Amino acid sequence: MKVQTTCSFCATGCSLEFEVDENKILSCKPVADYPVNKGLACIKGKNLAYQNSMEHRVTTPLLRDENGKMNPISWEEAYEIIGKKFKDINEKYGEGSLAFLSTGQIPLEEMALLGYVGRFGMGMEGDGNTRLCMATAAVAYNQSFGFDSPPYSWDDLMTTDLAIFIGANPAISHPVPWWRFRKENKNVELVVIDPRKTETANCAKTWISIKPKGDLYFLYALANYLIEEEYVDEKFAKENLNNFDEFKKFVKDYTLDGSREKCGIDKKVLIDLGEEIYKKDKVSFWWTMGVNQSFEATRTAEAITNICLLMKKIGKKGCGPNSLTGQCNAMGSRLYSAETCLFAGRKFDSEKDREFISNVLEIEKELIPKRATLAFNQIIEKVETKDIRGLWVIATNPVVSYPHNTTMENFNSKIDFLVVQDIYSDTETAKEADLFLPSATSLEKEGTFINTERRLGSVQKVVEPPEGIKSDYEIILEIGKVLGLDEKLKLDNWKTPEDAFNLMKKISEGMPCDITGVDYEKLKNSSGIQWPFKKDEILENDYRILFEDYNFYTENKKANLIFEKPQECPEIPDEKYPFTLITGRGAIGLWHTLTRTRNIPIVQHTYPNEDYILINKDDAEKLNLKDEDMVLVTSKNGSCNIKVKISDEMLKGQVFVSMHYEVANRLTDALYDPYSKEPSYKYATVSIKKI
Ligand SMILES: Nc1nc2c(c(=O)[nH]1)N[C@H]1C(S)=C(S)[C@@H](COP(=O)(O)OP(=O)(O)OC[C@H]3O[C@@H](n4cnc5c(=O)[nH]c(N)nc54)[C@H](O)[C@@H]3O)O[C@H]1N2
Ligand SMILES: Nc1nc2c(c(=O)[nH]1)N[C@H]1C(S)=C(S)[C@@H](COP(=O)(O)OP(=O)(O)OC[C@H]3O[C@@H](n4cnc5c(=O)[nH]c(N)nc54)[C@H](O)[C@@H]3O)O[C@H]1N2
Ligand code: SF4
Ligand SMILES: [Mo]
Repeated sequence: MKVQTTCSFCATGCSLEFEVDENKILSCKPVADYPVNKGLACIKGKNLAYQNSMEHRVTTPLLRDENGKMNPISWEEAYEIIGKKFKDINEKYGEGSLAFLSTGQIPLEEMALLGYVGRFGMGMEGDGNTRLCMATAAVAYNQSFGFDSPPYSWDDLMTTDLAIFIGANPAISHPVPWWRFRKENKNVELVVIDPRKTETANCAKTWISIKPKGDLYFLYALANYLIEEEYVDEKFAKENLNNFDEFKKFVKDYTLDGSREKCGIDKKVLIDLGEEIYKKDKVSFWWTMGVNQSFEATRTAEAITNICLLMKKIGKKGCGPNSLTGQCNAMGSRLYSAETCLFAGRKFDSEKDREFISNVLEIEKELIPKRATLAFNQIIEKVETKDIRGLWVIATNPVVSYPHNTTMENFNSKIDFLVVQDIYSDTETAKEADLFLPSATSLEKEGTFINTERRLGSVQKVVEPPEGIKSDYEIILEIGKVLGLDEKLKLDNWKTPEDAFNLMKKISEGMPCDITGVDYEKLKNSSGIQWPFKKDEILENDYRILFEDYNFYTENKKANLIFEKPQECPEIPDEKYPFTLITGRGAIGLWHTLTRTRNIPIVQHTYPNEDYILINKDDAEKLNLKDEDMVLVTSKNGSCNIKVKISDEMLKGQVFVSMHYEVANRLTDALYDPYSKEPSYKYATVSIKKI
């Protein structure tokens, strides 16, 4: 038997075909004619079956006893305990004393059900680790376009004339589109803006070694240059953009002469890039975490969008301000988790939207939350102040991935009742749980993912989960029932993931992300479908972009140019902390906190099983360091011991630690973008001492 499904690692959204016999996976083959991956898959996707390995899994829930030991219990007992504890906490401490933390790594249907049970049913706060990742892009698109709408398709990367990667390292993070781009787009000019000479930068004609967090000044100065050279079609700008005159006036202060001091680069680099943008027809910007994770991230993402809008590099093939998402269903969680917006991007504060949703779901309007959730960091802060007493963590491992993770030390002691729902019972966060719930993997359940280019892809059950392990959907539904929400939430309408999908589909009607034309069954074994796809629409093209008519989703249909004076960098290297620390992805085969890629033998054999700090040769010499020496790295937040690797990818004064091991976030700080509340993971000042 052959079963086709969507890869559950990165947001590229590759389609994979598994050959299965008697509930055993025999092989995995990337689908040849799928418009995303065209027969390719990376080391993670090809080896996805290893995530099912039983080595770190259990087949019953586990409950902590008074001595701190975890003991197996039945599902009936587990549900009963959750029901009782959650209800007790709610009664004793009131609404707001319970919260969940979820993910961009479970299907849309599970996400929707979780938001429904948690936020609608129990009045919980509930945020996703999408906050640690995509919140900036979501806020930026919302503010610029009036809706969280990445405008592009992968085909734009394959056809663009000038590709500008800013704060993105796709050679590691989005390998399949990167390989396709290298092979298919022969005439492209490639520019990479990154403080490090990354694997991606190594392939570029131009590597712009921007000073960490120098991007905002750079982008404003670039906009100013384009306006001053009269490269901007002012008629177009006035007709299609809000705030053009104000923006033009604002950017005047951002001169070429400031670029050396503010961005660490020569003004000629800026001029050359401006000239290329003007000359080339199809120009595209691609950004990821180097932009999203900063103390002024939202404005930086908007500054990229401003340039595309001014230069009319949007709504055309090969163009766009294009944010690459990270996790397989980050886009699904942005729109369908009821965390930061209501389902399908509807608004918490709109009476009309709440009325509409209550009609579709056949529930009381009063059950629908009137505001967005508290953000991830605010939830953790409330755990620390004991305002939140019960926490339900689903498909995320914040003890490792949360910034400033010294706050997560001994997490169990900070909270009355911690439920962790994960595939593996031994993640750093699962080890803190009072109650652990074992979940099925993406290959053992069904639903849909939305990839980075708005494409819905089908997730099919390739094999049955081992006996005793349940899908997140089943678990969340049962928890809803023991919490007594059956009637109130009409859970009978939510029996299966397909039911959830069909409800979301109805709620999407008339929204920019309208999916009323997508059929859950027909999506299986298809090429996937990018939203919007309305009822009765006929799919004419596998790649579709937004804004071809320059009608945006704002009230007056014009896009907003958004800008603000850059902030002073909150931490500047000084005598005590002379180095700037950057963190990020380390290798194609390593996924986040490693729980899923540690099972892949080839990954284990090819990558070191510990972290390194990358440091420039001159800095190493000054500190008398050689490869493999141990150093003590200290920041304002914490410290760690780590091995040295001398690397010509680093400029003087900058060091890099990958995010995959627990050490990186001992050093990162509790700094957030004010609009998106996304952590500033990519910047901290540190000292280094040989030990
Ligand atoms: N192999 C692998 N692939 C992944 C993942 C994984 O864990 N492993 N995770 C997935 C997820 S969830 C995500 S979000 C994506 C992330 O994908 P990327 O964003 O591509 O990955 P990062 O390495 O986090 O950051 C990208 C780059 O930002 C640069 N940077 C840091 N500071 C600055 C700055 O101030 N300005 C500029 N211009 N650049 C800066 C860093 O040097 C780094 O090279 O990857 C996805 N793909
Ligand atoms: N310093 C630093 N820190 C970072 C970053 C950085 O660049 N630098 N990047 C941030 C970013 S962009 C991201 S996205 C986060 C990622 O951070 P996390 O989301 O915490 O990392 P993962 O290791 O993917 O954790 C997912 C967990 O879900 C489990 N899981 C997988 N599939 C399922 C499922 O179907 N059901 C259930 N119940 N569990 C499942 C896995 O076993 C794993 O334990 O890290 C952030 N942290
Ligand atoms: S590129 Fe991303 S989606 Fe494709 S196989 Fe690799 S991890 Fe999976
Ligand atoms: Mo991410």
